Amino acid sequence: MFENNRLCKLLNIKYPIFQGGMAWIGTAELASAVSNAGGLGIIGAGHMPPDLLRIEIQKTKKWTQKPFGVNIMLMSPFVKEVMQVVLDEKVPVITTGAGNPGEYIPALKEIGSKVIPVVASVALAKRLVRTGVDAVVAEGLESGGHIGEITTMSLVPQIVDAVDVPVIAAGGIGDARGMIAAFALGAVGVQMGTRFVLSTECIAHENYKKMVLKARDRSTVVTGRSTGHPVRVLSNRLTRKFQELEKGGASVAELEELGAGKLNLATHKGDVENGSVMIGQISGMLTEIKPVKQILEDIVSQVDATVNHVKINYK
Ligand code: TUI
Repeated sequence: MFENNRLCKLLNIKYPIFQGGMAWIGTAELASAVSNAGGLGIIGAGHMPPDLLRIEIQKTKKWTQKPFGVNIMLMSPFVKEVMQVVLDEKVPVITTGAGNPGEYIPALKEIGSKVIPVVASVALAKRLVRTGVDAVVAEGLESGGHIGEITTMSLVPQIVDAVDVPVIAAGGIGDARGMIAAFALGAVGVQMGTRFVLSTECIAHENYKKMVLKARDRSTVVTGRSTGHPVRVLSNRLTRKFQELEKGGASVAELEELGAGKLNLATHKGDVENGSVMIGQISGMLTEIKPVKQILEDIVSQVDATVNHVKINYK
C-alpha cells in the first residue's frame, strides 16, 4: 500500500514507520525485528561507547538483510568516535538527536548513508536541509526522553511548509489514528518509540514495561527544564526528588549528577522508582505487549481500512 510513498522509496522499506532510536533499549534485538517486519529499525547509541555500538551494528547486520539505522545522540561524550564507527560500518541510515549534526553531515553523505536528523524547531530543520539532509524527523513534546517545546500538531505542518524534503512525524503517535493524523499534517511517515517499548522483542526490564502499561494520560512529567535539557519521564521517586531540588534552586551540576546513570537503572536493573523511565505521553493508551510484526501490521491494516472508510463516506 506504500509502493509510491516517498520515504519508502528513499530508504527501500515496506512501511514508512521508524522505530525511535532509544538509548539502552533500541538494541539489535528491537532494531532487527522492526526492519525485518518492514519498518526501519534504529539502534539507539545514546551514551554507548564506540566498541559496544560496533557490536550492536554487527549483530543487527547478522539478524536482518533489510535497511536499518543508528541514532546518534549528539550530547554523548563519545560522539566523535561513534561517528567513526558508523562511517566504518557504512550504516545505511543515520538519525541524530539532542543537537545540531551539521558538522558530521558531509562525511556521512560521502559514504552514501541517508542522513535524517530529529529536530524540534523550524529553524534547525531549515538550516539542516541547506546542508543536504535526506529527510527530517519533526519531534513534538509528546515524546519520551529529551524533548523540545512544541507539540507535534503544531510542529509538523510548520516544518512541512518550511522544507522540501520528506518529513517524518514523531511524538504522540502509537496507532493508526496517530499515523493518519500525521499524514493529514503533511508528513510522509511516522517515528514511534513508546509503542515499540511495549513489544515482545524490546529488552527493557519487565518492571519498566509493567510501569508503562500502568501509565495514564497524566503519568509523565518533564524534568530538567532549568538545566536546558528537558526530559519526559514517568513520575516516580526520582522525579519527585529532582523537582524538589529544582524548586530549591539546585545548580545544574547537582541536578545532572542526580540524573547520571539513571536510565540504565530503570531499563536494565528494573528499579523504576529510583531510575529514569523515559516514555511518551501515549503510554496512557497502550494496554498490551505485542510482537513487533503485529504492531506494524495492525497499524498498517487499520490505516488502510480507515482511509478507505473515509473515502466511502465522504465521496
Ligand atoms: O534526542 C532525543 N531524545 C532523547 S536523547 C536521550 S539520551 C539522554 N539521556 C539523558 C539526558 C538527556 C538525554 C533521550 N531522549 N530526541 C530528539 C530531539 N532532539 N528532541 C529534541 C531535540 C533537539 C533539541 C534541541 C534537537 C536540537 C536542539 O537544538 C540544537 C540546536 O543547536 O539548535
